[in-house]
Amino acid sequence: MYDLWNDNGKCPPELMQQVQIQLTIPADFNRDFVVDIVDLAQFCANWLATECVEPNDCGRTDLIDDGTVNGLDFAEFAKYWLWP
Ligand SMILES: [Ca+2]
Repeated sequence: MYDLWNDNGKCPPELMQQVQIQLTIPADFNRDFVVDIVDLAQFCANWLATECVEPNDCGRTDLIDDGTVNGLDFAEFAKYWLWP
């Protein structure tokens, strides 16, 4: 068994499958993988905005997707503060 292993390249690692995933953080509005003061500034700039219908309306700050940027969104934003 050893000779079979030794004579056939000693079973080098072989890539069997590869997967790519895109990591997004809901409150990371500028997509720099940190939820910080820059994101808070963007959130504040959209504070009390209404008619946030499309996903990119209101700079994606309508985190709970109810069409307005308000305290409920801030509560959601706070969950991610200083993430990671
Ligand atoms: Ca950010």
